[in-house]
Amino acid sequence: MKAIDTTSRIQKPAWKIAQSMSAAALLAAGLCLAATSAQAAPIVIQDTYIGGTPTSNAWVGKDIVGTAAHYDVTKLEVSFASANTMIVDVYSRYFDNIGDGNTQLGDLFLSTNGYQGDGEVWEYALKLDSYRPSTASGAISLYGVQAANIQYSFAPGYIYRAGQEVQYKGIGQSALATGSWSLNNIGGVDTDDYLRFTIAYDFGDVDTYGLHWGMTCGNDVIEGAATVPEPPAMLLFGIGLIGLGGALRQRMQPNNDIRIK
Ligand SMILES: [Ca+2]
Ligand SMILES: [Ca+2]
Ligand SMILES: [Ca+2]
Repeated sequence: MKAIDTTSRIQKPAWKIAQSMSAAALLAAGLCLAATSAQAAPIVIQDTYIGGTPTSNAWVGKDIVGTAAHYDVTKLEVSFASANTMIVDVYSRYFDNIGDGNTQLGDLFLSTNGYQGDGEVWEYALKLDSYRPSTASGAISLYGVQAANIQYSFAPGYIYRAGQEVQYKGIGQSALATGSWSLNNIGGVDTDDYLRFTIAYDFGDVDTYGLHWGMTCGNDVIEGAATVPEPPAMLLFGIGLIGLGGALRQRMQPNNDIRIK
């Protein structure tokens, strides 16, 4: 009986430690989830950009050439799903009107040295490879931008916003990486339709990306900056967990304080 009592006295602290470790692990998981969901919140770029030169003076200085219900681009949402995976969602009424005036979807242009505003030079382009008017998803290719391969806005026979980068030709170049695109929430007279670009690529040590998208007529073009979220919360938390794990392992060593007592 005495031996059993001793065992239970010896086991109890270890069990308590294990219990407190479970609590710590649960807390850690909770905080981890909180940090992850905080990090997952997209960076939102509202459309405040008015650039280029409309081919009719009536539209100079206007955000949209033509009908807002057909061409308005409202925002970009940028997420960093992991260290090198970027997701860009372009929200526009246009996705219910692809083909209007012989227009097409545009490609996405990126700047990796920040965003200085109108006239920004784009270092990369994400080209829709498999675009067909009737398909809702496909592949994209990433290219380093060469000036000769930039397609500027066009809409022969229509009024459009000239001088905007809208597509990338990629002629004579090899893709640096491939990713995917998809159209989402299509249909309905609403503003939830978006075109998603997903790319995994190591762009190097980028603090702030510049982004640019417009349909081929450039009737509404959106640009803006997305600063990469700092990872310190997760990083420090990870270091803390390693430290906590080490401390708990030490406390649970059989030759530790239990026997000394
Ligand atoms: Ca705009
Ligand atoms: Ca707009
Ligand atoms: Ca919709």
